[in-house]
Amino acid sequence: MTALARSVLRYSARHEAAASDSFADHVIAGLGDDPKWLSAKYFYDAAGSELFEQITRLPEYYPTRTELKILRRNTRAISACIPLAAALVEFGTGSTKKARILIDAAPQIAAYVPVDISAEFLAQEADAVRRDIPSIAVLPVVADFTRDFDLPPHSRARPHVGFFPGSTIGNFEPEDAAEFLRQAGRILGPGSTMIVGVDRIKDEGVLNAAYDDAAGVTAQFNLNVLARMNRELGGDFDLASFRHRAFYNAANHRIEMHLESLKPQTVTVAGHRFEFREGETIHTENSYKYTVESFRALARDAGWRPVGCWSDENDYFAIHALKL
Ligand code: AVJ
Repeated sequence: MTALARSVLRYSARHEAAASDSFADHVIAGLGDDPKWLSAKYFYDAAGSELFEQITRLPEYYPTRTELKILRRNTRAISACIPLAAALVEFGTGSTKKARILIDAAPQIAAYVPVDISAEFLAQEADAVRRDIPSIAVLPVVADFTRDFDLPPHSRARPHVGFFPGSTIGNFEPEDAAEFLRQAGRILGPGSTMIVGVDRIKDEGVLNAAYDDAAGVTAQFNLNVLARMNRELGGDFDLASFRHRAFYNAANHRIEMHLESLKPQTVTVAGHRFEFREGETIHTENSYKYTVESFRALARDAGWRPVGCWSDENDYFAIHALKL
C-alpha cells in the first residue's frame, strides 16, 4: 500500500468515504483488528457534521474561534503572501467562512476553487459565494482532496494558493501529512503558496478539555459513529455500554479519541460478530499537535519553504504560509 493510500485510510475528512472504500469493508477491517480502530472520516454523516458544528461553538473547543481570530487580525500580512490574480484552492471545503475572510482581505484573488467530495454541498456553497462576491470566478472541483485531482482549466494559468484551514492536517499521521503536502505541491505547481492552519502543542489540561467537554457534545460526536453503524450497517451497538475517552498522548503529540466497552460484549455489524473485552477500546481519532518548528520541519521535508507564521496571544494555534 502506498503512503497516500494509507493516508486515505487513516484520514478523517468532513465528508463521506470515497466510493472505492466502502464503510462496511472499513468497519470489518477496523473492528477485526487488534487493537480495534475506525477512521475519523466516518464521524461526518449528517448527524456527525451537525455535532461537529456544535463542538466549534463549545467554550472548551478553542481551535475554530482562535483560527478565525488569527485570520482576522493578520489579513494584511497574509494577503501580502498572495500573488496578483491568484486562484485560491481550498482543500476540503467544510464551510466557506474562512476562505471568505481571505478573499475579502486579498482583492488580488481572482478565482476561488473549493474542492470537496460532496457535489451537492459544493454546488450550494459555490452559488452562495458567487452571489455574495460577484467579482471572483468560483470554480468548484468535486474530488477527494486526499487523492490526486486536476485543477479546473480556467485556473491553470493563474498562480495558485492552497488553503487548508482547521488543523484538519492533524488528522493525518505525520508521514501522511508530509505526503499530502507533497501532493498538494504537485497539484498547485511550482512557485505556488500554501496557507495551513495547525493546532499547537500546549498545556495538557487545555487539550484534554477541548476533546472532553463538560456538556458532553464531543462524547455524543464520538458515540455517533456507533449509531451510524447501527443505522447504515444493521449494527446492534448499545450506545449505553460504551463511553467516550479522549486524552493527550504526550509521547506522540496527539489527542487520541477512543470508544471504551464498559463490559464484555458481542456486537454484530455488517454481518460480522465482534467480541469486546471490558475496557477494550475502538481507536476512533488522532488529532496531531505541532510546535511552530516541528510543523516547519515537516513542511520543509515535503519540499515547501516556510515564509510566514501567525499565532494568537496564548500560542494555541498557528497559521503557516509556505512557498514552493
Ligand atoms: C476537524 C479534525 C480539526 O481534530 O480538532 C473535534 C475534529 N474531533 N473534536 C479536531 C474533532 C473531536 C477536529 N478536526
